[in-house]
Amino acid sequence: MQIIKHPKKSEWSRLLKRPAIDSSSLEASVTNILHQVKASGDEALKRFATIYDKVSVAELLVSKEEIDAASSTISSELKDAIALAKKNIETFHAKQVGTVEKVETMPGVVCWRKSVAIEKVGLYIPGGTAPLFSTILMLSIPAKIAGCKEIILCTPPGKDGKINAAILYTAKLVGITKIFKTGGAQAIAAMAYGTESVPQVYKIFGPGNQYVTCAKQLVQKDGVAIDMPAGPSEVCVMADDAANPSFVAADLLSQAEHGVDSQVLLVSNSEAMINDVLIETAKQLEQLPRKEFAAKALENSKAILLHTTTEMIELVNEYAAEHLIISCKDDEVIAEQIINAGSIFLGNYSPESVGDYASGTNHTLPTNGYAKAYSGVSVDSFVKKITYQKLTKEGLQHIGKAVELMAEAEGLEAHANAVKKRIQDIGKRS
Ligand code: HSO
Ligand code: ZN
Repeated sequence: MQIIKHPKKSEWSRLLKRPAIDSSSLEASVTNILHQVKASGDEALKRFATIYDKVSVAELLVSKEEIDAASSTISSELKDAIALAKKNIETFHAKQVGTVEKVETMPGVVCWRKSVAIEKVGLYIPGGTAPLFSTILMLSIPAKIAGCKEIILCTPPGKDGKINAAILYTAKLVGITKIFKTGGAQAIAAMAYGTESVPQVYKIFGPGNQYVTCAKQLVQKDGVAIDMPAGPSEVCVMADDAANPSFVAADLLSQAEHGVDSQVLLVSNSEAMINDVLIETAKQLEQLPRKEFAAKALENSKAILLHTTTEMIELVNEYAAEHLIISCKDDEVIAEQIINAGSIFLGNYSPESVGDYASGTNHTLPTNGYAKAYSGVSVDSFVKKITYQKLTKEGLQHIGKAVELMAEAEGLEAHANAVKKRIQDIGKRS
């Protein structure tokens, strides 16, 4: 990790920049994949499985037998852990369902807004070195609470042609039965356009590599919604001398082990704390099975020393971290002043890992500074909000003149007429 002491404010934005991902070279090959799936459906998905996943897939839809068989390979301890996480995530997300409130804006004019579930959604779960079955809970639970009718899941098969058992077990537990053995940009294309086997959906959720991210961005042009623009996962730890260096090091490493492109940032007003954390990090790194990934991620990471807590808050708001851990004396006071972050972890006993798996909050969060304007996934991500209005005759009489005048001022006579005709009719009848 690179230590940067008291950088000038003018340098902050350069220091906090995430490495730029150049997707222009990817775009041509991803566009080609999208076209082929559009044109050849299942056949293209199977062809890409042979090319990219090095496996021949006879049947894209995972059979009921395969799903059922997964359960026997999962320990009862892990099943209990997944059940605990599921319950907490359900409890937290259930509270996000709002109530419909009718508002009378003026006598006889009633307006209201209702959340209506997106009918068909697709979840993407990457394969690769760590099968993130926890992401199935994070996406499917709010989708179920929202009331989505069709929830499908795409995930790439391993070299043995099988899907990771924990992924199958978790999917079944949350009630997902349509699981497809397809990954990468081709899976995104399948969900966006539909194939013989894979149903078309209206919104696509879930993390993925650069190909998946690029495909998600491209299908938006065809009217398919996506959860959010995604980049590599990241954590920022704010630590003053109340922090525990060994805990902070463990938190930094828990993020770093995700992948070589993970982003880790330590911000402190204590030089001794930074030094202690770096010593601890080096020690703990050696014990990790995924130390190669973590070491690479740490190479690109920074520890920034600042003078005051106020300065730390300012810098952290500028960075807009996906995950922010506040390991400081006045954690709650500081948290009140944070305006840009995906999810915040307060105090010495709230590691990011608890949010990644089981506290109840969602772990699908805005990366790459998007926390300045985007929120993480929630029940809201799975609904659209429809607004309604109903006017009585009196209501139209009250509001009519204002609408007519505004329409005429915009030169839109037909708009004015839609009101005038009715008001005249009411006059004739009374
Ligand atoms: N930290 C990841 C989520 C995750 N971690 C899943 C472990 N499993 C992005 O928030
Ligand atoms: Zn994680």
